[in-house]
Amino acid sequence: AGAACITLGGDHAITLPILRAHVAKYGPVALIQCDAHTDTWPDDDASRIDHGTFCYKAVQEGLIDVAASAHVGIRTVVADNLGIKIHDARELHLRGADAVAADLRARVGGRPVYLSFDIDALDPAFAPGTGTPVWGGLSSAQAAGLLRGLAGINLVGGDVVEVCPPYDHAEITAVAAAHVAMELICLWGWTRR
Ligand SMILES: [Mn+2]
Repeated sequence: AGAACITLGGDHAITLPILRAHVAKYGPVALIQCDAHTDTWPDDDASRIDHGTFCYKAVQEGLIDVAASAHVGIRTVVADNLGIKIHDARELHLRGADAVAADLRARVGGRPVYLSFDIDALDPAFAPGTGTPVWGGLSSAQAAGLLRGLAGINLVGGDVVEVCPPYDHAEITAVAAAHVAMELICLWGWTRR
């Protein structure tokens, strides 16, 4: 119907079946994944589904246009990122959110984009309620700058995942996640206004 789906999670494994559904409609998508981890660790067990391997499986299944995709906010190491560009958190701290957003806009061009935002892209100071926190992450202001700097991309869907309420304090993480979800809705609407 031309509507879009912004999904709230939950374990990052949910992105894999959601990507399959988007690819069935749009063909392979450019993936922008904001995350502390690339989630491209190898796993050839078809029966397994895991938040650390969903992106590996998405590449194996041909769901992602690898050359047009990027990982943002990464603070962990993977031996082989399957050709997906990494803008790690340090780069974002040094160059700023606007510069990285400009690179991302150039990379995705006019392709259909799926944006998956793992809340652990944020520093634990800004998102303590998550299962695998890593220090050195994005501030909420950097995340807002990054997402708003993407205005004009052809977003077709997205998600905000890995929010874990039992680990949260004063709803800090829930508030951050709600803002990210709102920005994703605005990104979708901006291009269709
Ligand atoms: Mn993740």
